Amino acid sequence: MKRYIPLLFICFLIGTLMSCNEVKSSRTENNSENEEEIEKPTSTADLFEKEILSKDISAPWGITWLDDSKALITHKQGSVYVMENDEITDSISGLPSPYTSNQAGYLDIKAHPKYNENGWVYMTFAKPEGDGGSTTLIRFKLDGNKATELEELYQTMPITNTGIHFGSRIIFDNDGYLYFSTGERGVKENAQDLTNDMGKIHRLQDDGEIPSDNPFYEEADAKKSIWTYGNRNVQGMVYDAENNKIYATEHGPMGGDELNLIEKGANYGWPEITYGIDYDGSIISELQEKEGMEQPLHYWDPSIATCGLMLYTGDKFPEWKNDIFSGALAKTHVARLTLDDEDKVLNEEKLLDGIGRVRQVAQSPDGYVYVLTEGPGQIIKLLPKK
Ligand SMILES: [Ca+2]
Repeated sequence: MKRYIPLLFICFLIGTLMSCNEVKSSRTENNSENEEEIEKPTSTADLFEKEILSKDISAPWGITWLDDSKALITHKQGSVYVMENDEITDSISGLPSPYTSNQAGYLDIKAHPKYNENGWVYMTFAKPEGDGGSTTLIRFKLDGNKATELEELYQTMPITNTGIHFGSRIIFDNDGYLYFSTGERGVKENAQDLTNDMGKIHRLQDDGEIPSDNPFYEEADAKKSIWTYGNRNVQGMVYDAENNKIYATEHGPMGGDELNLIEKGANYGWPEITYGIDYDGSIISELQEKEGMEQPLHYWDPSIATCGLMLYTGDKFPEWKNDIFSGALAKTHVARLTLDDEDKVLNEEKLLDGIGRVRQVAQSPDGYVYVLTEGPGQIIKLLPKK
């Protein structure tokens, strides 16, 4: 590990004159006694080609696979599409309509890790209520392409009619717990307030019950599903099953998008600490760090508008193994981050620059990479270059 900093420093110096084309990462071997450093290229744009599978969905949001060849894709405006062998074939009927103001709509979708045994599919969406709505977690099964046994597992509170910052992503960990994220709905103070659900990451059992070992379970007035707080608007979340770690990205204001390592009960600081400023140029906080609040592993200034997150674990792109990929809505690319085994970011590469507003980056069970964009709406598959 100690060799990384000198190597990177040398890379930096050399990089001013010529390109420095690799960094070393031992992250792939970090459970091994014989830790071995592997070469990680800093530039991988020549290693893959892209195939546009569909241009028919204007705002695809989330994707999950039911098996090697069948996936479900949420469409923000309120549809779930079926993709079989890389073709959109149908949509799912029988699901509730969403609140669709501004950023609201259908959000993430995730098959249960034991989908083969129990058939459950989980989805977050902005559920309409009064003249507003709130991020709500549901699950359902499929009878053909019809949703059945629909259950509402958790409706976040309070309901508001702002059209911004709904989150949301869903992941499962190795023990079968479900985590889903929310945004603070544009009310900054929500994120530090444990008595509401906004600006948090929540942890539930797969049936929606709240685990009694959640960090604020015993705290009076606190929402007992909270796993972390001080999160502005988490729209990227991925589970590293090999190392039992959760990574999440959240939008900053103007500047200050973050990649965070998500840990039980931790406070990620919004709005008390931030690397960004408000959209009108005003200062939100003078502080970038504070005791008791987590520092991001990485932040983007200017903001790229982080959305969607993937940890690549497949075998189709060996050079990408264990790299983290974040979508960029505003900056319309995919950011590839190479981390060492202490989660220090060694390298960032911009891929697919100008591809569209990237909403999600995901790995299929067979190790290909799928990129969902809006403006234009596209389902894109990345394949190793022949
Ligand atoms: Ca933060």
